[in-house]
Amino acid sequence: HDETENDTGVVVKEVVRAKKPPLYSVILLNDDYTPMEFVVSILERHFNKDHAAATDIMLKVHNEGRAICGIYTYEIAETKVTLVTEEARQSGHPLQCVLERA
Ligand code: NFA
Repeated sequence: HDETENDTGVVVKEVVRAKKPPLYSVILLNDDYTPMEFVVSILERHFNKDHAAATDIMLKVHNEGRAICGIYTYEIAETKVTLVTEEARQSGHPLQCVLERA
């Protein structure tokens, strides 16, 4: 909230709202080669999931082709895509991780 006095001497109260930043979903895509346990480990370490939640998301990707792993502001989402993709390539897996406007 903010209180300002305008040039007629009237005190004006206005509500100042923080603008919500745009949000982005980080999505994992299925492939035929990445091991299930590698995907579970990625979800535990990069997306703060416990083992049961990570397993559920991995199986959703496996069965439906894709699943949302988390929703973040742009910089955080883009960093997760970069780190997950780099780790997959380092490990020799084709796992794909992409961004979508939420
Ligand atoms: N489809 C992969 C397999 O059968 C597992 C997988 C799940 C890959 C989620 C990528 C994402 N080994």
